[in-house]
Amino acid sequence: MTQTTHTTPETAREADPFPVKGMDAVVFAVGNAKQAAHYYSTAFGMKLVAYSGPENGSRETASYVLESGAARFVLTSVIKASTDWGRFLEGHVAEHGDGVVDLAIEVPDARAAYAYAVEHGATGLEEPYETKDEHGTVVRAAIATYGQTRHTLVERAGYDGPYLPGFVPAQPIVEPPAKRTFQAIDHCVGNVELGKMNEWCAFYNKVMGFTNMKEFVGDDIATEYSALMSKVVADGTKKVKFPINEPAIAKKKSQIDEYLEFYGGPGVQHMALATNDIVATVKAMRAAGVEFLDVPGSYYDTLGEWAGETRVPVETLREQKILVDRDEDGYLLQIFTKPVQDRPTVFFEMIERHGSMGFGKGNFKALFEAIEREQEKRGNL
Ligand code: TYF
Ligand code: FE
Repeated sequence: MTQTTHTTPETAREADPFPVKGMDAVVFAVGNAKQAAHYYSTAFGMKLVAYSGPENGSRETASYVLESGAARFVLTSVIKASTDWGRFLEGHVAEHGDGVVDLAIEVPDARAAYAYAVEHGATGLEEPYETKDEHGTVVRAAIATYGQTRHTLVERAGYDGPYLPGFVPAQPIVEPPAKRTFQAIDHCVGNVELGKMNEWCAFYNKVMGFTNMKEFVGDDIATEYSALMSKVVADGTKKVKFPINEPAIAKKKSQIDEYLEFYGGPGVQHMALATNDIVATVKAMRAAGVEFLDVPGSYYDTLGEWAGETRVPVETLREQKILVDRDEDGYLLQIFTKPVQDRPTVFFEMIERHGSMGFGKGNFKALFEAIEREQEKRGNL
């Protein structure tokens, strides 16, 4: 017999035991999805593309599907709970406030992904199941992660409907901006309890074959000023990146403890949204009323010394309060919103990468001091 170099399913599985295509959607459970859909349309420039609600056969929940480039958000509210899922969503909002219930991941084979995950210790929440309509078939399954958060594994090969069976196309709520506010989901961050960061990273290592990225926040930074520890896990292609934070004992109350207290446990802390023109992004979002963390002017006085030249003049960065970080691979520009609901819980990051695959470690001091000033205003420091 001659040796062939063809990739068989077995060798593909050996090469990457848990292949992923990217983030499928971030699913939020909120108190009022109709108004949240308006906010993400007007303030984040997203486009409503699909809807499911009582008008098309979903009497229990209303869901709005919004897109910006490759990024997809689903905003769901309960109208009148009648199943376990409706009661779960209702309880989620009551306990956590508006928050993320599902970091859905697109996979080439949902059955194989689910089987691998469960074999390697994941808690199965939904066995693989198929739904279909005139646009094709989607296979889904779901596993549990930290807190009450889940990962739905979505196999949508060839499905050409606006989102999933059960959803109808919808017209944008407002005219989307001529230029997209952001293009993709860069990373999704989870906050877990003290001492649990390594366990959750090990969970992603085992269950999804994700590997640890080199950037992490250890004891040094933690006790000095960040009051948190952080590690990042990612799939083999680095399309799906999940930093995990835990609180650290430091001089002041950790922002992670503040989150855990007000969210009522572990959950998704922030989503970073990738843009290729962060200045335009921030200007558009500010004009629409989005609030960003304030960085002192002194941050910019010494910026040139260590950050070097970037695409954007320092004066513009200073004006818009955009942060810069540089490593051996390149640089990144980033900015953080204030929490986007009344609870000091979920917020967003806007990020423009130029080579760097980091997460802004060089900005932790300035960033965490800015967060502490906000914590102090809330009386939570
Ligand atoms: O995702 C990250 O790791 C960066 C840094 O409360 C960060 O965005 C980490 C924790 C935090 C805010 C930002
Ligand atoms: Fe981040």
